[in-house]
This record gives sequence, C-alpha cells and structure tokens, in this order.
Amino acid sequence: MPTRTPAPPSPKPSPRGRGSFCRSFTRIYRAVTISPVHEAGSPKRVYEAEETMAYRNLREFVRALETAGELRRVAAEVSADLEIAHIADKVSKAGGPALLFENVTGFRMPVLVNAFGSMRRMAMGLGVEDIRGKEQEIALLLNVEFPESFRDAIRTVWQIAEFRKFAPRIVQSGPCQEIVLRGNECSLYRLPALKCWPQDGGKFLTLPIVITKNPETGTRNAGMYRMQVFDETSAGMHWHVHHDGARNFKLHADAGKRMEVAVALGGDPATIYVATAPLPPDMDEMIFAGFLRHDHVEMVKCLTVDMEVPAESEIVLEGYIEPTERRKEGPFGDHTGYYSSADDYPVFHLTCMTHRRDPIYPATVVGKPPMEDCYMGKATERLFLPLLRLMIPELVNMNLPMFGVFHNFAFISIKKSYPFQARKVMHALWGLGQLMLTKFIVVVDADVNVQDVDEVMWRVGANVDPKRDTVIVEGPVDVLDHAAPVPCVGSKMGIDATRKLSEEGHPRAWPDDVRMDDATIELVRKRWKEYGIEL
Ligand SMILES: Cc1cc2nc3c(=O)[nH]c(=O)nc-3n(C[C@H](O)[C@H](O)[C@H](O)COP(=O)(O)O)c2cc1C
Ligand SMILES: [Mn+2]
Repeated sequence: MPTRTPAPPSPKPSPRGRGSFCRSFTRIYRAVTISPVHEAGSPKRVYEAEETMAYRNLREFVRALETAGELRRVAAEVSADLEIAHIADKVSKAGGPALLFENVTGFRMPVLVNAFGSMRRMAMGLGVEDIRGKEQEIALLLNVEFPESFRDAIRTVWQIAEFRKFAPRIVQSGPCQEIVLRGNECSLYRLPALKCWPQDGGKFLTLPIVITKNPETGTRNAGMYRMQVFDETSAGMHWHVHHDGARNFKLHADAGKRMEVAVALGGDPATIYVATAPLPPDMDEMIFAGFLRHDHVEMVKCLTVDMEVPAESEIVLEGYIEPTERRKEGPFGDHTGYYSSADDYPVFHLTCMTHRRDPIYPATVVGKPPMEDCYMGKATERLFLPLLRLMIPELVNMNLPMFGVFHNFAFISIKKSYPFQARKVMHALWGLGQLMLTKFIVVVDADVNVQDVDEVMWRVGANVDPKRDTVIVEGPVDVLDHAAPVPCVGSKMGIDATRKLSEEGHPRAWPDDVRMDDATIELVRKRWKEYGIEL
C-alpha cells in the first residue's frame, strides 16, 4: 500500500501552457435567430450563446472552482471509511462547496467530492454560467421541428453535421498513462475508494466512467456505474439491466465472449457528466462530450485491451469481464435514500492500471436527496428537454424534482389542443429511453410553472377527479425501486391535471383561474407609493 506524503500536489499548470486558466477551446457563437418551440406563436427572438469554455482536465476544473470560491481544500487527515462520506453529506445538504481532501489516511492521492454539487458548479463544468445556456444551444441545434423555410431546414442539417464533427480524436500518448502499473503493482487497493454508509457491503468507486463497446457495431458507450472493490484485482460492475453497459455485456455474454472494459476516473468535467447522460443506445457519449466542450475529447489507446480512454483522465483501469461470472455486490446506500440490497453482478478483472504522476481521485457520495448526483440529473433535465420536444412537440417544460431522484416523479407541462393529449404524452414518455422508468407522471397545462412544486400540487388537487384522471400502467421500473413487488417490474401512474374538455368526460364548464383585471393591476401599480406599504 502506498505511504502518505505530507503535502499532496496541487494541480499543475496545463502542459499546453495557454495561461493559468488554460482554455482548451474558446468560441463565441454568432448571434443566431431561433424560434423556441415551447413559445410557439411568440415573436422570434435573438439568442446569443454565451462564451463557452472547456476544461482540459479535472485539475483545471479544480483550479477554476477554487478561484470561483467553489472549492475548499481540507488539509486535516480524514478517513475514506465513512468519515469523508459524512463530511460530504453535511456539506452537500448545506449547499456547500466542492471538497478536495488532501490528506486521506493511508493514501497519497487527494480525494475530490461534490465537484458538481450545485447548479453553478454543474454549469461551470459544462463551460457556462447557467445551464440554460447549454439548453438553448441544443434547442438551436435541434430546431428541426417546425423549420419555417427550406433555409431553416438546411441550416439544421448543417448544424447536425457540426455536431458529428466533435467525434473524439485518437492521440498517441496522454497524461493518464504517465505511470503504468502491471502485475503485482497493479492493485485497486491503491485507490482511496470510499465506504459511504455503515451498512455498505464494502468500498466503492462511485464516479467511474465505464467504457464498453457493442461487439457487433464496435460503437463505444460510456456509462457511470458504481464498482465495489472486491479485492486487489476485481470489482463488481453494477450496471442496471436497462442501461447500455449491461446491453453491451449481454451481447458479449450471449456470444460466450469475454468483454474488454476500460474505466476512467477523472477527465474534464463534461466527459464525466456525459457518462451519466441518458443518450440513446449506440450513441457514443464521447461525441456528446465533444459537442458540449466545443472541442474533441482526446483519447489514447489502452495498453492491455483494445479500448480507448480519455487521454486527460486521472486514473485508468483496464480489464475484462467473463460472460458467466457473477458475484454478490452491495448492499449500498443509494441515491434513493435507501440501501439497495446485495445482488449478483458481473465481475471486472483488472489487467493494468495507469495514472498521472500526481492523480486526483474523484468520487461522489449519494444518499438521501439532494446530493451531488441531483445536480447532474438536473443538467440532464435541461439538456434533454429540446431533444424530447422533437418527439413530443406539445411538450413545454419538464421538472424532474430532486426528491423524485429522477425516476419517481416527472412534472410535465403541455400545450393541449385535443382530448386525452395528456395521456398521449404520458405514454410517449413511458416509451422514451430511461424516462420509461418514471413512476409518477403529472401533466399540467402550458401556463403552469412546473418548477414550482406547490403550484403543480395545487393544480393536481384542484383539477383532478382521481377516478377519471389517473391512469395506471404496468411495465419496467427502475432497478432501485424497492416498492415494486418484483425487481424491475411494477406499475406507474399518470395524473392528468390539465383543464378537462367535454370529450374527456367533463360536461360541466371549466372555471377560470382567479385573476385580477389589467386595469386594476395597472391602477394599483401606479398608486403603490401612495399606499405606503412596503413589500
Ligand atoms: C453518481 C451516479 C452513480 C450512478 N450509479 C449507477 C450504477 O451503479 N448503475 C447504473 O446502472 N447506473 C448508475 N447511474 C446512472 C447511469 O450512469 C445513467 O443512467 C447513464 O445514463 C447510464 O448510461 P448508459 O445508458 O450509457 O448505460 C449513476 C449515475 C450517477 C450520476
Ligand atoms: Mn449510452
């Protein structure tokens, strides 16, 4: 086991030497005109995408966080066994900063947690001050829905070609391979993996970018799946059956083939984020990372497997999974706020470990929401909304509230123009990627602010006749849903809280919302000072 050194390294300046806050790519988009789909009918508005900045690697992001007052270095000696997790939980719940633990008992590597643990830090990770900047950029890219002219359509195709331009680039060498460990030297015990909660089955890698390939097409997939450290060279691979990693594994296993896997720890923040993003199967997350960064992700070839990893990763684990081998993984204090119980999962075998000379070990701690993963989920809510509008044009807005841990609740607003349209939208969502797992979908009208949970619940209370306006379906549910009687199989509820039409079984007139008239609002506004009331 490596010995601890008193002064773990601060991140060094980027090797490219483009200034202290090296921007690997800076680009100001021209002012462009978009017609936001969710405001159909409103005048066209000019959208000027903000200047975007990509980080080259994790250490550059750490430095930017520190400069922005968003990171605290902890010099006191702390244990990777529960202590870091409890500190992270307290800080996360208090809305505190990212934490870099520089002195972890028994380890040389500093441990970074909570780097994405606020909307600001999540946005910073994607190179913007506000995540809505990225949402609009994607809306613009995908503005294929109602191209108003042939020119619009051409522009769209061009923009999608632009997207594909950001495929990763293979480079000959990368800092993630500065140190190469094979044979006896190669051990998972070198990593300060965290034990997060008292009943956890062991120590887990909690922020790994797990890279696999579809054996038939060769397409790469990057997904984030926790890995339980079993011993020096093996770890559990906790990919849920509904996720692409599991799908790629099944393709190997069905053919009786051993599967090669590469795991990257660290990398630039966009590359870490995309491993959590629910892209359709067979879409390489690294292209999406390139798009988000406005720059290619550079990848290097692994040394013992035929895979590539982001060259700027902090640490890389190379290995394989046998088609039939399974081992009990868990329990694990999960992001639902409950323990997920132990179950059989495939086993990753380590063949080689490479890392930077002075690696930072990235981790996250999940538990009762809100925690760091919730901000990553919120980024997904924003970035994927424009994509959903391509398939569900009446969709106005979406709130996946943090307390719903992304598969329990979706609050959806729609522009309703025909009977049972809310139901059509529910079924569409239950048919779309990971949204298929949503346990409760609440649909409201376009004028309701779905981000205001009180308002949504007020409309549910007021607008729903439970017998008429709810629908219960059966289907696949999240692996982590412990309320489902059978794992992965259960029921889901849709609640239609829109104004009802007569064809929907509501022959009575629907009342108007209580609202003041414009003349009185204006009168009161003008006379406000006279009243002497301070608000
Ligand atoms: C911190 C964190 C931990 C996660 N852990 C797991 C996990 O252990 N297993 C899993 O299947 N998904 C996990 N996820 C969710 C997946 O990363 C996410 O659904 C992703 O879209 C899967 O990618 P894929 O569709 O390419 O497989 C986790 C997400 C986050 C943010
Ligand atoms: Mn995927």
